This record gives sequence, structure tokens and C-alpha cells, in this order.
Amino acid sequence: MADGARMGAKSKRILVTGGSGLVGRAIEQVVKEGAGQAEEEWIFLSSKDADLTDAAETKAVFDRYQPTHVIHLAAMVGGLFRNMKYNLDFWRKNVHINDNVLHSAHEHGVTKVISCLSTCIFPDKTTYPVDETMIHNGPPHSSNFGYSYAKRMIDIQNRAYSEQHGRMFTAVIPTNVFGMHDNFNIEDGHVLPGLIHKTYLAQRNGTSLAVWGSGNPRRQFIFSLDLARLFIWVLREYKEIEPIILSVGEEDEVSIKEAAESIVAAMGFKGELVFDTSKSDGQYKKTASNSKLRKYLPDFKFTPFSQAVKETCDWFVANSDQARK
Ligand code: NAP
Ligand code: GFB
Repeated sequence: MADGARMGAKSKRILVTGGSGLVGRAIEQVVKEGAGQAEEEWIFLSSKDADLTDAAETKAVFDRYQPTHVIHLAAMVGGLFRNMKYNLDFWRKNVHINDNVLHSAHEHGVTKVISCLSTCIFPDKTTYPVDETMIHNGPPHSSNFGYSYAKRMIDIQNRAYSEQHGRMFTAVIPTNVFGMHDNFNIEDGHVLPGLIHKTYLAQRNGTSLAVWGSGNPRRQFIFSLDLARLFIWVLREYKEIEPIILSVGEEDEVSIKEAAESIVAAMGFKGELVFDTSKSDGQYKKTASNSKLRKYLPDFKFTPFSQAVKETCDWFVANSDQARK
């Protein structure tokens, strides 16, 4: 179909790659709750629709939907321990996915693409807080160099598509995300879903809760529904090629120990917390500044951390059978 002019098609067709994941499901929820607009058609993809590491399958899904806008979330994703095991896979899969999606978007004349970096990709040796100008200022932490370099290449590609073809391809840099529909797998997932799952099992089995590492590292956590609302704003209002950090403030940074205690309170766990220091701490901190975001959205309200943790814990307990784990 020339230029995607399908009979009765809405004027804006927004393709969300990685739409079945933590962030994608949050965007789907806020769109359903009214954040969408009449002229918009939203399409949420999973890997069943196309393996985006494959160029032909990527082209086919773009041919099928003829998107005008793309929110590009699809990636090989994982917590510290999965990254430490599979740095090569994180590099290769994500480089292929990103090149296929961005090039298909270019070839299909997509108006705007928003891709996803992460605050864990910043230089390991750096001053704090990190900001958007510092992405390429030095090597990332050794634990996730594969993922980090693959993500950094998105920023390079965005600049190249802008310079050579005038494309509006940009990116956001979320901090650690958590919420409903996360990956609660204890080995491969991130810290909050991992601790929620472990607390659930400790409660059921009457055992202690093993927090990995010292509990001293520090993180800024953003609730997936807040990130989703910010994604919708970026889609509509953000016009820079340069990426923008989407994170709670520096003052909202908590230690892993404090995060574990929030989960314990939310789950009503009465057992013992044990810190397994034989496990890696990973990056001690990656404190990011959200001052660029605040210049645009000074009044945006983040969900209080304890409330977001409680909502996530309640969701997991109610959906533990079908949750990813
Ligand atoms: P997630 O829950 O693991 O979801 C990943 C999504 O990507 C799923 O929809 C998955 O499809 C899809 N996907 C994976 N490999 C694919 C492939 N080969 N072809 C097509 N689709 C594929 O991840 P998430 O936490 O929502 O992350 C979304 C984005 O945010 C990622 O780009 C990630 O790097 C970024 N990010 C996440 C965090 C965080 O803390 N979670 C922090 C910063 C940035 P299936 O469901 O079919 O597997
Ligand atoms: O979310 P997480 O796995 O990844 O957090 P990062 C790891 C930190 O939490 C380490 C501690 O300090 C761990 O010792 N921790 C304590 C646990 N208990 C647990 C647990 O049960 N599970 C896990 N996973 N950690 C990732 C990057 O870094 O951040 C990824 O490697 C990605 O590439 C992600 O960008 C957002 O925050 O350390």
C-alpha cells in the first residue's frame, strides 16, 4: 500500500515495539485510561508479531501497520545478574533490533521514533549527578557493557538519521523501572521484582528473605505508569534529537536496603532479612539529574515510591500465577 494510506486508517498510527513488556503494558494502560487521542491508533507488538532481530520480519511488520510514529521499547532486557552472564548476547541482539527498527522506520517514512536508553549506560567513572551530555564520556560499568554500548549506539544512530535524512528520531533515558507486568524471574529480573517474588516465597514457606549484595548501592526507581505518562508527553511535545532523562529526582534515590524494607512493609513480611554479600553489588550508584525534564514539566507528579511499591506487590500477589517469573 503506497504510504500506508489504508481505507479508514486513523491519521496517526503509533507502533509500540516491545509492547507486551513492563513499559509497553504501562503505556497500553494509560492509553486505555484516556491518554490516547481520537485520531490515534495504537498497536502494541510482542516478539510473536515479529522477531525484530530479523530484518525481513521487521520490514514485514512495518509494511503491515504502516506506522506514522514508533515508540521503540523492544530489547533484550535484564537485571544485573543476567547482564553479567550474557554481555555478548545483550550487545548482538540489541544492536540488531535497534538497527532493524530504526532503518525500517526510515524506509517507511515514520514521522517520529522514540527509543529507550537507560541510566545504567552512563560512564562508570563519572561525576554525579549524570546528565544527558555525559553518555559517551567513558566506558560503562563492566557488569553490563554489552547492553550499555548497544544502547549508546541508538543515540549515535539518531544523530546520523537526523543529519543525513532529517529524521526526528530521539530517545529517552529512564532510570530503573518497576511495576505491574514486570519480569519477576529471580535470576534474570531486576531488583524490585526479584525481591517481591522472593518475599512472596519467603512468606509462603516461612523462610528468611535473601537480599543480594550489601544493600548499600543506591538507585532511583520510576513507577512504570509514571514513565508511561512521560512517554506520551515525549511523543506529543518533545522535539529534540538529544535524549532526555526520565527519572525521579536525586532526592528520591534510595538504597537497596531501603527498597527491600519498602517491599517488606508492603507485603507485611515478618521474617528475617539476610544480606548475601557473596552476590555482586554491581554499580554502587548512577545518580541522574532530571533537571532537563523539570524545565519542561516542572509540575509533573511522580507516584510516591511506597505507594507504587504497594500497588506492584498487590498486583503480583493477585496475579502470581500468570506473572512472568
Ligand atoms: P521487558 O519487560 O523485558 O519487555 C521487553 C519487550 O521487548 C517485550 O515486549 C518483548 O517481547 C520484546 N522483545 C524482546 N526481544 C524481542 C525480539 N527479538 N523481537 C521483538 N520483540 C522483542 O522490558 P521493559 O522493562 O519493558 O523494557 C522496555 C524498554 O525500556 C527496553 O528498551 C529497556 O532497555 C528499557 N529500559 C528498561 C528499564 C527497566 O528497569 N526495566 C530501565 C531503563 C530502560 P515478548 O514479550 O514477546 O518477549
Ligand atoms: O535491578 P538490578 O538487578 O540492576 O539491581 P542494576 C541490582 C542491585 O540490587 C545490586 C541488588 O546491588 C544487587 O546486589 N539486589 C539485591 C538484587 N537483591 C536482588 C535481587 O533479588 N535481584 C537483583 N537483580 N538484584 C541494571 C543494568 O543495573 O539496571 C541493566 O544491569 C538495566 O542493564 C537495569 O539497565 C535498569 O540497577 O544494578
